[in-house]
Amino acid sequence: MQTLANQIRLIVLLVLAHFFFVMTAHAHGFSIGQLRIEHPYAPPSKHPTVAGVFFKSIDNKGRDADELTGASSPIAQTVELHQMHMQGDVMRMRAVPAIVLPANSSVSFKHGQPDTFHLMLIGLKQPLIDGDRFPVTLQFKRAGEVEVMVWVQSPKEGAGSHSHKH
Ligand SMILES: [Cu+2]
Repeated sequence: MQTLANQIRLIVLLVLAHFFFVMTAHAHGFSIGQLRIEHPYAPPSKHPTVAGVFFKSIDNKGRDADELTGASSPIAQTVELHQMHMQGDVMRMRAVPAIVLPANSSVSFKHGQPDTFHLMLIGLKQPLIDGDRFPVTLQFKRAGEVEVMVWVQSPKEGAGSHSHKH
């Protein structure tokens, strides 16, 4: 027989579980030390073996600068750190050895913008399909290593990437 106390406990647990679900569903982010990695995402693959991984931002709330020095993922042979830059009218990307995260700052890793950073998955072992999730381990000089979950989703803005939702 369920006592009232047990019923209340169950309701509290359900409410907390729901709250946790809502939190994780909407605030998809990861922390390590003073760093906060906001919303790791990747557009569905267009290329069979290469894909970009983006973040809304990486925020460094600390008093010391840090550096993203590398990344790895079980779904790719290698992961490079890339920077977008304009070459005339053409947006290009180049590999960089490390990405500096200044103290008390927010660094953009969004797609489709000049002078922003992203990760490049090279040697993809599987295509990225909308709705998939996969792990990426980030290596930081000061903060150490953290595994984040990347959500595969079509970008909301940008021509040619319009998604039909009913
Ligand atoms: Cu790239």
